[in-house]
Amino acid sequence: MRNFVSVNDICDLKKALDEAFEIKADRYKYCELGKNKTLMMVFFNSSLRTRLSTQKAALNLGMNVIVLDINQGAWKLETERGVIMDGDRPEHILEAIPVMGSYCDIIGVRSFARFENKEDDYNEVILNQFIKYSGRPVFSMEAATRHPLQSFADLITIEEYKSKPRPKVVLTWAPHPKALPQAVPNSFAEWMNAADYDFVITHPKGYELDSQFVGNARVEYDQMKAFEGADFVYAKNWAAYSGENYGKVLSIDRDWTVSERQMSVTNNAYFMHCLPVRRNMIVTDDVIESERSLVIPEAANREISATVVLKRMLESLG
Ligand code: AN0
Ligand code: CP
Repeated sequence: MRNFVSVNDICDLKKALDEAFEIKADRYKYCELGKNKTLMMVFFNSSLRTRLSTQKAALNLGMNVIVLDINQGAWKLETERGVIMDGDRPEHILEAIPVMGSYCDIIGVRSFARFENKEDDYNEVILNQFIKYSGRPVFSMEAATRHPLQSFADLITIEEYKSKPRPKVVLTWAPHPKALPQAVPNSFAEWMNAADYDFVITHPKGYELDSQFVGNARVEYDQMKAFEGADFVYAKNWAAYSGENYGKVLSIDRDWTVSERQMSVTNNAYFMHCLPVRRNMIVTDDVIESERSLVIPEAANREISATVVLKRMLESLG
């Protein structure tokens, strides 16, 4: 696997899950594989889990790690070609990327949707520049449209906790004061569809996701109806995707906050969220603290998904 930007790079999900459970049983099994190989992690946005779990994964594999926070200590980067650089950005990304590539063997990039230009976001302009100009294999640590390391960890978690072959999984929108990207729900939908679970998406009108990610999922606008009989509830906020409303917050209706009211109609569902989560906006204290909350094991599985991905990338370095 050269690059890892979506579920399509994984091919056979069953095989990837087998590898994940093999690594979970012995996370240092491939500790020689990354000897004298350097991972560079480049962050355009904040992170706690991705930063720590991906670094830990690289250490499991014996790699060296360099972490760069672009906004803390690096030169501010111009990302548009053709701009007269007389403003506050001293360096162009077209030089910065190959320079970064020259110091490492694999590059991870975190670059959220900027909500300035929908086309740029949905064409993954930043991530694709890394793929094109770094000369190195690249993986997404959440880009504009997807967060595949998160979705892979989510899939591992569901496989660990499910009690039937094809559980009912509900992705629910929940309120949040700020505009958040669609990357997590897009990606989660893509992986749930690939896993062929009984998958339902629920959100208020106006929050429709890009149809390429929704795929064959059922969309149910009535949240209570969607939750009926659910085995897993996955909460996430996202800003609007459609038309003129791209990147806008259309609602902060706390009726959509996941509470005992909705959980009581499920099949004693597990609660999931990628974190960071705003309590009592996305989910009540009671639900996130309940025995059915998987948020911590889910975050812990980020180390496993990242180890599988880096292992595969190292294997294809040759
Ligand atoms: C980010 C998002 O919603 O995409 C990262 C989630 C993993 N969340 C926030 O910015 C709060
Ligand atoms: N879930 C996740 O990616 O968390 P961070 O933003 O803290 O990395």
